[in-house]
Amino acid sequence: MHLFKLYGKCSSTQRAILRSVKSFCEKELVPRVRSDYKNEHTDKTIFKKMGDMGILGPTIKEYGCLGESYMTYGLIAKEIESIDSGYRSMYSVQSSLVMNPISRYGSLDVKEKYLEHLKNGDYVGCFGLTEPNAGSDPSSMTTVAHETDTHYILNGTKTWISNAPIADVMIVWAKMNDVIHGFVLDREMKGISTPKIDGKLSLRTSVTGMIYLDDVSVPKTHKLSVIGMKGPFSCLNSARLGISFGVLGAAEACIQKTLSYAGDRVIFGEPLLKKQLFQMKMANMVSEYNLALLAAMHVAEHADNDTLHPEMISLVKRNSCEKSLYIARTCRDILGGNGISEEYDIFRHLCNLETVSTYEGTHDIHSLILGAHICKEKAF
Ligand code: TGC
Ligand code: FAD
Repeated sequence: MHLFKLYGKCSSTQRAILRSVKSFCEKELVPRVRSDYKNEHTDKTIFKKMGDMGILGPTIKEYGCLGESYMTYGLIAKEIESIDSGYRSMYSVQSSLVMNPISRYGSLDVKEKYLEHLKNGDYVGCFGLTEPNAGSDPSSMTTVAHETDTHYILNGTKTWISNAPIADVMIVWAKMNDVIHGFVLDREMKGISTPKIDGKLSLRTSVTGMIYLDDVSVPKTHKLSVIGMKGPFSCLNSARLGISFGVLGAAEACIQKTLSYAGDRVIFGEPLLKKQLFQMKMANMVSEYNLALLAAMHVAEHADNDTLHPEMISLVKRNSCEKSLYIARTCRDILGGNGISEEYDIFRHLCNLETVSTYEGTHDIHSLILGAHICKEKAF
């Protein structure tokens, strides 16, 4: 499966972290995943269990967080997503999109109020950027903030927000005098409602909702100290990198299941595993998997050495999602009719990967980011 001793460079600390994440996944997530998915159930205690392991906000170097590398973060995301993309979504929103902006741009007041609780998984966070009429183009958002003598007053609507219905803390992006700012909202503030979006046929272990803001009064210390779109985008860099590892966990799980299935499945008198067409499909999938993982690890090294260009992240987010979708679809096909059964998990991964390919910048958006870099001409 891993043709390049990909984990060869991991330190003993990284190996120990990954061993304990793997065992957490097997003990806590595997036994419940099919039922959570079928019943569209998101259990807040999963955050608490992740917090007890100390893996939330793993790159943060304060408030008792791990202070580990982006490589470690990516490999943790990959382990979690090998069980289900929804669990990884819960993990990465909390880590990259909530704890990260509070640590980077939050006031001391906000850090003291929230970071420890988010790290322990006692509080759940969400990140509200997308709006009903502003998805791929968040700069056209209409959520607004007005400054008064003592507070900011927020009005607007966010949609498709992971964790929103169960969130205690919300990072919300809004325009003030036409410039984008980030605010840390608390469930206790008056004027917030967060209805669940029902009827999702993908990512069903992770709850998604809206955020309605009706004259929400936010203390001055709850504004993040970053101005413009680089605020949300700098958080998305980290989350997108996590996704470029995470989806490969789902792909790896599909390949492993398919390999084992083909050893047992007898077709035209012998195991499917012995057929040339099957072996060619495996060679193609394992090649794409290894190349994608090598690329994600290379970009993580750049992130750790502070030599990252955001276009590198677009390249690996787009590539990992595309290749994982191709792998999941091929595995689904190899299992024939059984490929659509919940028992083999592959169809669930495939449905999840459709969402992961869309959020945090669609395939098209990352193509256009790369196109703008290559052609020096924006074509959005
Ligand atoms: P543009 O004019 O290109 O840039 C505006 C300002 O932002 C800066 N910037 C970045 N900074 C850091 N990192 C990046 N990756 C950056 N990209 C841009 C840029 O330098 C500029 O700064 P300044 O100081 O000059 O003002 O921006 P634009 O408005 O034209 O945007 C273009 C585009 C298409 C790239 C952008 O809108 C985009 O990425 N759209 C995709 C939207 C998206 O990804 N939404 C994600 C929502 S969150 C989510 O999906 C979470 S799901 C989580 C889960 O459940 O796991
Ligand atoms: P649109 O922007 O309407 O795109 C529609 C189509 O147009 C796509 O195919 C797109 O690629 C294409 N397109 C876009 N621009 C161009 C162009 N210039 N030229 C040609 N084609 C183009 N958002 C958050 O803020 N926080 C979250 O926690 C969050 N969680 C999510 C969880 C789930 C389950 C889902 C499904 C979404 C989540 N999102 C979240 C929203 C997500 O980021 C958006 O769905 C995504 O950015 C795309 O926006 P959109 O759905 O409005 O699609």
